[in-house]
Amino acid sequence: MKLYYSPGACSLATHIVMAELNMAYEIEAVNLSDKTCMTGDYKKINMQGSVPALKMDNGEILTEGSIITQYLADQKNDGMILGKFGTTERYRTLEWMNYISMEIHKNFSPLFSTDKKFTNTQTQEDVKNYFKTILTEKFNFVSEKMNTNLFLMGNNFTIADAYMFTCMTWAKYVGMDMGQWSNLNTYMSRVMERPSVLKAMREEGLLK
Ligand SMILES: N[C@@H](CCC(=O)N[C@@H](CS)C(=O)NCC(=O)O)C(=O)O
Repeated sequence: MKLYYSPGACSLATHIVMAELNMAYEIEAVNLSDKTCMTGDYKKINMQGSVPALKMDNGEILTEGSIITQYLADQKNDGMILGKFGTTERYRTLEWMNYISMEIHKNFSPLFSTDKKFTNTQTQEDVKNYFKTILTEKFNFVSEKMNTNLFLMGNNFTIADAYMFTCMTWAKYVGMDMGQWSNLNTYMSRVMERPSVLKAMREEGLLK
């Protein structure tokens, strides 16, 4: 299996899941600006030009991080990082996955491109503040729902934590102060201690 990734992008969640499952995998970095990778034109691999993309052992390419992580967890199917088929736990974890994808990830995305899309500095600020206000509401919800739980699903780390952690690392890049959510900060430190997270971050050059 090979993961196409960009350092620190949402593909980090997939990378963490592969490490958490102790899988044998390769990784290949993608330059998202010019859509190239070591093996050439990345759009020939994923025509959308986005990461993550997974080259499965049968040679097919699977995209959409939320689905790739389900696919990976199901290779093990031990119910550890994603509940087994038919269990409520599975759908609760997938409920988080969809929430993170739709409500967190995609409200961060515009914050990375505002300066390129708008030339007027006031417009840039207005757009950034708009998305930061939305994200604040989302983090209020996540913080309340998590309460003092160790992880999103309670005591066990799941694929949803790999995704939430990855998105929350972006706050510092977009100048969003996370100080008001002390339980989320503790949660980030807890996830950061996991060997799988450290391994994936090191492999992406995000840590020494
Ligand atoms: N729907 C995709 C979206 C993936 C996505 O937004 N990837 C970003 C990085 S976090 C990306 O590759 N952006 C560059 C681009 O789309 O050109 C998924 O959930 O996997």
